Amino acid sequence: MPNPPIVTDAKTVTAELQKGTLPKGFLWGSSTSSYQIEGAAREDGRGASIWDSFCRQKGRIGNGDTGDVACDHYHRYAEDIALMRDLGLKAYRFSTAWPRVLPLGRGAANEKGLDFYDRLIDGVLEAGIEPWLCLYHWDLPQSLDDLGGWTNRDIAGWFADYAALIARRYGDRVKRFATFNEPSVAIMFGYAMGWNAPGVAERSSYFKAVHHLNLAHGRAVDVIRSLVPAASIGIVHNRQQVYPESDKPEDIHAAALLDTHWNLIFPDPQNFAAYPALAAADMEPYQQAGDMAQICRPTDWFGLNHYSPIYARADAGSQLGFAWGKAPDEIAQTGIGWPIYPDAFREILIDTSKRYGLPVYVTENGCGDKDAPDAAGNIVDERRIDYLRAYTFALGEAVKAGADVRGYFVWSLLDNFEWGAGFANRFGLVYVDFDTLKRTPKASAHWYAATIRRLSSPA
Ligand code: IFM
Repeated sequence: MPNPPIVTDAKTVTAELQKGTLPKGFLWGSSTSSYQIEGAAREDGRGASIWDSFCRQKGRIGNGDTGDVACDHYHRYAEDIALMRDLGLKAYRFSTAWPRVLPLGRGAANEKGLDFYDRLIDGVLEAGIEPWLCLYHWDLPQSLDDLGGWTNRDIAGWFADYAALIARRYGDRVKRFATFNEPSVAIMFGYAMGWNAPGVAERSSYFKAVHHLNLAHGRAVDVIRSLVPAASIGIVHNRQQVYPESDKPEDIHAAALLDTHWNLIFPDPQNFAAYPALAAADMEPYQQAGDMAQICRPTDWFGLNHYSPIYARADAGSQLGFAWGKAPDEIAQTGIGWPIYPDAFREILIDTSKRYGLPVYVTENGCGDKDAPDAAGNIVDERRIDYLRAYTFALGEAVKAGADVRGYFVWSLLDNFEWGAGFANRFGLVYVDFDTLKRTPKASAHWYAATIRRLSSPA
């Protein structure tokens, strides 16, 4: 994406999103994912996931943390629903854990695991909140990884069967379904970089995995559509502007490559039935007749996750020809070092709406920090409030410029297991003490609740 970065600090954006800017019925929500919050990793028949295995490999996760207990949401979901109700959320996005409902990934279902999501969905609905169910937020059953995971073409069928199980069980109450969360993170970090589970760094495995996930998406869309005619189906993609670390031609090319793999290699075939030009030749060997028609199935909305722009530099020794670049020193950063750049959010919303022609829901946006309670036990996370204020203002500007944006979900409801960073990086509106599991709404939770009230109340 060609725009040069404009350095912006959230603190400088003092304007508030004004009532009347957003479309009627705009959905205010928050998102979580199964492995990051549920815990109960060995309870009630849940099978192992690739993250259970990955966390056990030495040096993979900060502090040796695991999701074994996480926020213990499996047992404390009722308390968490009460927190959502206090926030005034209109929608809650969560994911079902494939190994909890199908411990071996296929074959016999686990009734106790299915029961858990019955209780969760019923509770969310009783609180007047719309459940948004995502089928895959990275916790692949370990038994399927033992068969090659996303590199095995059969996974498209395994995933379709899992989607059918979920659609049949919950389709009477859930209408919003997402097939995947951030496929490009799951597959690039899991199969090309080796930073995420299953920890593979191998070029051909990566390209195979990309194609099979795309097929799985299309198969699942068809299955859900046939079983839940009233379903509103989408997929959640991360999209971020990619800038070259320098103006050297090789870094400019690296930025184009990263843009291809990060922003285009999943949504483009899913919406346009074609792989992006810079990846087309590499994808060729894995395609069979009819694949593109199977991948490109009509969906109802585009889920956009966006936090910041990213930077690229050339790296000939890497699997895909680029490495993560460094952001310019002048750019403001969150407490965990991610660039703060609300103008980029506005632009990506406009671009996403125009490029894909679908209603856009911001399915994740939020601010990572190292929050800690003050002496009185309060979590005064002013930096997060500044960030959210600036980003929601940018959202309003995107809508004014014509972007069709219909909802916004803060990542995340709770501090949780932040993958390789373990519990060190906190994104929650609600602070979790990981020793006692006590929940304490942060100042940002009060800000978000007030914002939802202010913008949703009748005129
Ligand atoms: O925690 C993650 C989430 O699982 C996917 N999107 C980005 C979040 C913050 O890193």
